[in-house]
Amino acid sequence: MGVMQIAASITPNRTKFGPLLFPGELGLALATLSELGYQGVELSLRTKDDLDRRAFVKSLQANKLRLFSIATGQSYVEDGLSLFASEDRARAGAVERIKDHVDFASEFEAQVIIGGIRGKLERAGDADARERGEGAIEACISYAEKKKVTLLLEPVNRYETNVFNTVGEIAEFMLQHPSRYLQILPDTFHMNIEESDMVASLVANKDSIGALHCADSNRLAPGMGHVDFGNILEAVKSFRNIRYLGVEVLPLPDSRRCAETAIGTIKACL
Ligand code: LER
Ligand code: MN
Repeated sequence: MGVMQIAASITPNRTKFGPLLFPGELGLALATLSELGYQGVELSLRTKDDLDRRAFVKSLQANKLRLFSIATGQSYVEDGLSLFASEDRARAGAVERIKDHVDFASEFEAQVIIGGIRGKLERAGDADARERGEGAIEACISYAEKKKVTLLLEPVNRYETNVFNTVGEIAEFMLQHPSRYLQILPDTFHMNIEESDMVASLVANKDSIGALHCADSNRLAPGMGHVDFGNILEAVKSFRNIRYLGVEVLPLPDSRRCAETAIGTIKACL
C-alpha cells in the first residue's frame, strides 16, 4: 500500500443508523470532504434505489473522490432484514439487498460491508440459527465471487450483536470459508470494547485486513476520545491489503467539525 487513502462514511438519506456524516446532504458531503483532503467515501445505503446514480457519479468526479465501499446496515436498522434472522423471509431479504449492493459496487470497483446487516441470533448460541446465518453469508460470498467484488466482514461489539464480536472470530470463519473476495473490516470503536490488545489483533491478521473503520472510544471523530490512533495507524500503514481508512463517526458537534478533526488526527499519526 502506498499513501494511505482516507474516506468518510456518509449516507444520502436520513437514517436511524447514527455514525454517518452529512446524513441527507450528499452534495455538501462530497464538496466538504474533497475540500478537507479526503480521497473518497463509504456510502451507507438502505436499498439500491436510494441514490440518483448519475448525479452521484458526476459529483464524485467533480470532487475527485472515489467510492471505496457500500455499507449495508440500514437494511437491518430500518427494515429488520438480517443475515441471522430466524425468519426465512428476513434472511432472504438481507441476501437480496447485499446482492443488489454487490452489483452496484462492481461498477465502481468498490467493496461491500457486512457489519450491522448480520443482525443477531434471537437465542445466543442457537446452533441451527447460526448455521442458517452462516449459510446466508456463504450465499453472499458466492455471488460476490461471481461479480469479483470483495466483501468486508466487520466485527461488531457485543451490545449490538452476538455473532462475530472480535477480529479473531472473523479470522476463524474465514479459515472455514476461504475466498479471495473476503476480508476483515475492523472498527476501532468496537475493538476498544472487545479486544484485549487492539494492535496485536490487527497485526495477527494483517494480510486479511481490507480496510479499517476509525472512530474514537466514544464513537466521535478520532482525536475526540481516548483510542491510541498513533500505535494503531503505525501498525496498519504497512499492511499490504488495506485499501482505505474509513471515518465512521457520530456527526457531533457537527459533520464538518468531525470530518476536519478526524483527518487531522489521522494525518498526524501517519
Ligand atoms: C457498522 O460499520 C458498525 O460499525 C456497526 O456499529 C453497525 O451496527
Ligand atoms: Mn463500523
